[in-house]
Amino acid sequence: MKKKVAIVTGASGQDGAYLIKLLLKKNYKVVAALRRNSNINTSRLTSLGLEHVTSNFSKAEIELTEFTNCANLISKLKPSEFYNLAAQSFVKTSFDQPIYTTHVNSLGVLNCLESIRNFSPKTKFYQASTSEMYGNPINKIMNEKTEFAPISPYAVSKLYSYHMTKLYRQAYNLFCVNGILFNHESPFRGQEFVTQKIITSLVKIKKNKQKFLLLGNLDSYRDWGHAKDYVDAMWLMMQQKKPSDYVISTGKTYTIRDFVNRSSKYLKMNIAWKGSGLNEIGYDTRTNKEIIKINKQFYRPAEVNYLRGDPTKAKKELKWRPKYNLDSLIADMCDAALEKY
Ligand code: NAP
Ligand code: G4F
Repeated sequence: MKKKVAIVTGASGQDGAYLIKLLLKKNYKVVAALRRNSNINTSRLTSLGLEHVTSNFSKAEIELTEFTNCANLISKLKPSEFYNLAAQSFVKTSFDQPIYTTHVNSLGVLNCLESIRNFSPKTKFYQASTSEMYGNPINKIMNEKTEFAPISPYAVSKLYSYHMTKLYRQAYNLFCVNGILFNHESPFRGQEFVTQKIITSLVKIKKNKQKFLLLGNLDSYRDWGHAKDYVDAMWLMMQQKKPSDYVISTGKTYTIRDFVNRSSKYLKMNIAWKGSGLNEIGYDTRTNKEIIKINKQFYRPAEVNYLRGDPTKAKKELKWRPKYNLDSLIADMCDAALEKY
């Protein structure tokens, strides 16, 4: 039987690496689509043993903002499945770079959709949508029917693409799905995101390689899962008879402060808090040393205060079954950081 071909954009990122590994395990021919860079970051792929081109694994260049680039790749390969994971994915940066963020996250997605519509209408399309699109709704648990009210340039740019993906499904009868994924982390998480920043810093502090961990808002809530579980859900969405949109989340939510406390407990560090607001500090109860400080620069102009997703539809229709909870996610990330530093 002829192997399915999948293109994965954002292949150098966290989800890209795990998804490619999964697709290869499922016997696909996978094309890792990477953008040109002075120093292409393939460290995640390499650490999964994906360094060299094989009969099933190859690399291609894609710059999402360049229509001809997207169109040429899609018309040449006519893949069975196209997973669009590429994005300017850091919310804080989107406040400083709203135009660039919109070019990549909105028009870049339209470039892919137009390429599929014109040159390969049988290609199934996955769009990496996000829980950020909800903003701060009244509902305390969000599902596929919850209204979106984005409050960052990142979220607005992603909402545009969410709607375009839906539109191409409805207007042109293409197989297009949105995965509305809540925060998901792993040892591959970028250093700028709060979970990786906390764990890397605590490990370095424990090993006397760093003095302080500087954080912003400790009181926002996030629904954190493991990226390995979440790429399973992406694939499942693309195997359904009918395309639809799905929330992928754990259904549980914790504050940033909870995440610090649980990570420090796993690392056998005892942290207690005192003070409030910008003057709050976290200190080591054994040495009395101050190790966590709050810094204004890590606050955002507008904050999503509370995220908690309801994954009922995905569990029922996709039979999606995540394997990790918050503590096993933290253990996985801490073990990787302890080995690295
Ligand atoms: P990530 O680690 O930041 O990876 C983003 C990827 O996009 C990188 O490979 C990056 O390439 C690539 N990229 C950026 N701009 C590009 C452009 N103009 N052309 C081509 N490629 C470009 O993100 P992630 O955590 O894996 O997330 C994957 C996707 O899911 C993103 O779209 C993100 O917005 C979305 N999402 C993530 C989460 C989460 O919690 N992780 C939740 C919901 C949705 P370089 O390496 O060259 O920079
Ligand atoms: O880890 P974060 O930067 O992730 P955020 O903003 O929730 O976005 C991530 O999840 C989205 C899904 O909901 C994705 F769409 C998006 O691409 C990305 O993967 O921040 C989490 C929370 C925020 O409330 C932030 O204000 O942590 C708070 N925070 C507190 N101190 C901090 C810090 N965030 C960062 N990055 N750095 C800090 O020092």
